[in-house]
Amino acid sequence: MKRETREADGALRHDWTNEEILALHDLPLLELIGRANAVHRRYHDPNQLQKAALLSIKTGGCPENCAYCPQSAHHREVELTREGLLEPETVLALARNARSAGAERFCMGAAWKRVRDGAEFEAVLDMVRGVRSLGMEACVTLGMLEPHQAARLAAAGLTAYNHNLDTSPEYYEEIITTRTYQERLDTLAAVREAGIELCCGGIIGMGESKADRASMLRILAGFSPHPESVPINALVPVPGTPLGARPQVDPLDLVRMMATARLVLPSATLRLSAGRSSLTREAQVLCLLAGANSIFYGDTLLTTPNAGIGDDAELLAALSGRGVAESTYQEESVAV
Ligand code: SAM
Ligand code: DTB
Ligand code: SF4
Repeated sequence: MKRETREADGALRHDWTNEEILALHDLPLLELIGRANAVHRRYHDPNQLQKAALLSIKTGGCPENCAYCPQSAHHREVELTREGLLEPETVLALARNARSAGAERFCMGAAWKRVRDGAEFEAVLDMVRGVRSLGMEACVTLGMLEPHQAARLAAAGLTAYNHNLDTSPEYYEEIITTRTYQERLDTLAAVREAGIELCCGGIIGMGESKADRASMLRILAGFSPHPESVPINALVPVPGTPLGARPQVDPLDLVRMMATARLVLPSATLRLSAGRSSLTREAQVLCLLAGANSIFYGDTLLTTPNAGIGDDAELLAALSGRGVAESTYQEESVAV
């Protein structure tokens, strides 16, 4: 590789082209991981891993038709129990548990097309205030948002709002037709305008091309400043959804995506998000080496299983350098 190219790594740029990003993505794997790791270490403490707990506060029955999502009312074959909005006290009890388990951020997701003003939004504002009063960061994902609602979330102390691009503008209509890409960008603008951190990323493994992955990263890097956190999800294929039969993402494709994201979004918190439960511990470590520095932590994502807390305890122990011998010991003691 050319030395000039390496020296330019880590610049905070908003003018990436698809071709440039694709060229990074397609580097020899170890070159790509090495460069991404070097940038990662310039911007972040490589020993810090953010743990974000996730809770579905309103489940299923969503009017949108996102092809990947078990919560869409369009996908009638999915086995899912719908649930109305949880009570703030219930949510706060779960947030307290997550804090005791070591989570620093508490993320709450509602299967809504958009936020509507009224009692339910007031309850979500109570949840945000409650989570903040526990000393945790609070993030919500509630669908589309108007500027006045973003302002109220900001006043309640919301740390970040999650709203994903999901995929490239070119592939988008293969996945969702009930909400436009522009509507997503408008919501993201309202979040920024209110001074709330942006949590915005997407999904790989939905049948998109490498060029689509590069194109999504180009849009993310086009935000100025870059989104503060970027979740990269590997599709969890859920039976009954249109993408339910898709094969699992090749873990090394996820590693490539992480490394490329790290190179074009050097300062962002990059979250190794959905799909972690199908990765080995070693594949997860490769993702972290390639630049991921956050995980969803807890037994469930919104409606599907996450990597278990027990497995994560082993992952964290191995990462810390403590507990390597202990994890062997635990396996033996379970077998007895
Ligand atoms: N309804 C809100 C919205 O879409 O903005 C919030 C909840 S939605 C479930 C949040 C994100 O979860 C989606 O944008 C998508 O990126 C991710 N997601 C949903 N189902 C997924 C799946 N089966 N596999 C991977 N990621 C998924
Ligand atoms: C994000 O990017 N991934 C999370 C969070 N933001 C809200 C959701 C993943 C959902 C996976 C499928 C499920 O459990 O329903
Ligand atoms: Fe609804 Fe969000 Fe699922 Fe789309 S991703 S169907 S908007 S809950």
